Amino acid sequence: MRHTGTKESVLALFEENRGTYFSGEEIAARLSVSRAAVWKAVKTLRDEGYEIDAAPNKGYCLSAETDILSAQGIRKYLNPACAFRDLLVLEEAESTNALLREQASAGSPEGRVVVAGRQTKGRGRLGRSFYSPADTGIYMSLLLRPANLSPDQAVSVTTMAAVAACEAIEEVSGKQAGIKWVNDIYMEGRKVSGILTEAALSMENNRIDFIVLGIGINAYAPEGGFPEEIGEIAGAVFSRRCDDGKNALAAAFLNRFAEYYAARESGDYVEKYRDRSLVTGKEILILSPSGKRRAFAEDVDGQCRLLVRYEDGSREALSSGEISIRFGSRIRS
Ligand code: BTX
Repeated sequence: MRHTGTKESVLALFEENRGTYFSGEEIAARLSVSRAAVWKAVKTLRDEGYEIDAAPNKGYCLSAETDILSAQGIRKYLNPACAFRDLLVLEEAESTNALLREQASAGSPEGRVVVAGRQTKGRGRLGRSFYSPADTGIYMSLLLRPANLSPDQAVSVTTMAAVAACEAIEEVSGKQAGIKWVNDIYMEGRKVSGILTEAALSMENNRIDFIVLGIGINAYAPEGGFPEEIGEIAGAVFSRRCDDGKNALAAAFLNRFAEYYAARESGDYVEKYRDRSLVTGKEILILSPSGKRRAFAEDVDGQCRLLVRYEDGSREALSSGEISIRFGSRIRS
């Protein structure tokens, strides 16, 4: 679904020039549409929540504060070299990962991105759900078709994304973010983002056909707070409303991830992942179907595996799995 109507063009003009006034006449001339069509587009955008000021002799202007996700709003922040610019932004989806998987199976190319303002069936790992309420978060999936990546190298995509997410969060919020191995982003002891990487294998050669990289970021805390089940765990990137925060954050992630993904052979992200690991040097609990086991997290290796030492002195390199770590006085998953 591509949007090329008057409303979408008016929005692109406003987003690229926030705070600047355009007369109805000027917009109509630029877009080769009637003034009535411009007026209608402005009205629809206002109905959707865009704060558009109208001043006599000046015209219309999109306020700097409006904070609504849109393809136009994200695109204006993307670096020219960013390969992830084929954006589909929806108000709502069941799950952006599920939707993009369908599109990938139907042949969509690498670089496609689906973003939703809310999810009704947001997915986490291992059948868990990801709480995805309206207006406060970014729920985004990227389609990758990496040549020559074996299934056991797919975890590198998660680790690149984790580094990119931390850097993007820091760029827009000015606050520090760290990684809880392997796929969670924390700020001040609270989980602000989770990453879910799903790969489809080709039956013929056991290579990766495509990867859907999903990331959910809590930009703001929901008005009534997070639900009780995650009240002790979840946090948000911004503590107060930030002008155009969601579009800026989504684009910052796409810009950073695109760079690491393009240079993936170099493995540059590994050192950065290590530096941001919240787990290294800590006592942890390793959770598995057979129970919990105490261990000490010694390091993260070149393949982003967690190197642990058990109480009996034996060691293991974990490439996936669940751990709990102590933040302050509580152990949080
Ligand atoms: P995860 O399984 O590591 O984390 C899920 C767990 O995190 C839940 O069981 C709950 O304890 C907690 N949790 C749930 N919602 C939130 C939240 N909003 N903030 C903080 N903690 C939460 C992490 O899975 C991977 C999540 C990926 C989500 C993205 S959104 C876009 C894409 N589409 C989709 O359906 N999933 C991905």
